[in-house]
Amino acid sequence: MFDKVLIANRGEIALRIQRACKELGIATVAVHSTADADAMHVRLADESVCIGPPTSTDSYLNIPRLLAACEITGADAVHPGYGFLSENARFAEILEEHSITFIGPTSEHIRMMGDKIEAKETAKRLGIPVVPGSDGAVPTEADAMRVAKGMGFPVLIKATAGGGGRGMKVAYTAEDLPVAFSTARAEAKAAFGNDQVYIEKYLTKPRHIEIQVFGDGQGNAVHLGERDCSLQRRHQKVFEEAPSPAINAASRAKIGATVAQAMSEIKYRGAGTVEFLYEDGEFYFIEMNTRIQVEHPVTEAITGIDLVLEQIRVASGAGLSFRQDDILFSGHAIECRINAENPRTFRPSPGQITYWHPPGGLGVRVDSGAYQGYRIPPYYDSLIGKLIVHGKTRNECMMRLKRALSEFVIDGIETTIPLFHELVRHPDVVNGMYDIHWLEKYLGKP
Ligand code: MV4
Repeated sequence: MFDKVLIANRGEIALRIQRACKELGIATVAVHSTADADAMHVRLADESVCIGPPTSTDSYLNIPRLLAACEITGADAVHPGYGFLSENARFAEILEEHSITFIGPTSEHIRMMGDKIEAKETAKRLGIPVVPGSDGAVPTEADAMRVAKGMGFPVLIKATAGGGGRGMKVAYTAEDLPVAFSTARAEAKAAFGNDQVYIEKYLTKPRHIEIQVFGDGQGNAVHLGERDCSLQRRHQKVFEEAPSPAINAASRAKIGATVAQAMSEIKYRGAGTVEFLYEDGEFYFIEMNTRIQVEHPVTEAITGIDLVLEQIRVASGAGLSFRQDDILFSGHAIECRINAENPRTFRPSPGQITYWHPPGGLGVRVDSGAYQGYRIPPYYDSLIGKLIVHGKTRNECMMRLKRALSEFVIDGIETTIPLFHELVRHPDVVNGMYDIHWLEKYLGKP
């Protein structure tokens, strides 16, 4: 096992990783920008290193500075958390070149899944169902038209280097295609420096359902069920739950087994999430995330497995501490993302938290780096905490969530809590009847 882990992240996930390290008896190193000198992840770490000014590119994204921090402190592994450098294949590679373990998959797997065409081709080869579409990249408008007419409209043009919905354009008819094709390319070029695109059949009302996977890097792999993350705005998830209200134990077992088998074949190492669109009873692979995700506690709640601790174990070569048959799903869990944002416009609301009272009690977990008096800096993501609630049934979970939300008091800044008060009372949410467009439609209503 490692002696010392450097956590290349900030906020709640940095604290989350420290907790797992502590339980394993591993010393922790926090890194921080000058804007985060007073952050909780710095206070609670065994050691801390200031790695630069507030701007992420000069601090949390700066590889030479992170390497220097490893060298100064003698860290033998780095946990990247989510965001920042967590899916940067070059970072993983450089660490390994310096004999520092990257707590995550191999740089080859990160690179493979970062290229959306390669990810999709790999998924298809491994027997994972994919969205019907072009065979790889579509170089010209004429090719795009031929492919689209072949499968029928509507179609979606996606960037190969894509993610987060950028460089993505729908063509409802053949008339829309030329503009959709050229704007998708231009957006992809501007956002990723790569204008390669591909085409898929556009699914009009899917749910976003993702499967949590874990591999030991030796060919053993398991799935830990799904999370339904359909409630999102502008590709930012807002509310996640497991199990999905839309699928049953049989379809969970089937898609889970398919994905676990695929991960075993590629000898995937560590935590991963395979994302699907789910429509009319069918799963369609869209992409794979090679990191721990924000919403991982939902899976922890229903399985009782510490996913971050397991990431560290696997990275140290200790192997998986469970097999598929050991994983039992119990009850229902929901996560609400508490953002420092206006609950209707989602405009960021940085500033000082003048009063902080998190909820507690049975089945309630709050992951946050915030505290009374903390000043939320304006430079980073506005996620300041996550409320995760667990219950025996979805109904019990919803009751408990309403109660927990009513206890949560945050003053001094705006937060998304008032939105959740509304959502948990809306019949569509209560009944689990929502797709990926539901929240934006709801917010669009006066
Ligand atoms: C799609 C789709 C419909 N049909 N692909 C959005 C981001 C990227 N990760 C994949 N995305 C989508 N791909 C086909 N063939 C709709 C979306 C999509 C979406 C997906 C998941 C969660 C929220 C979404 C919101 C809008 C569009």
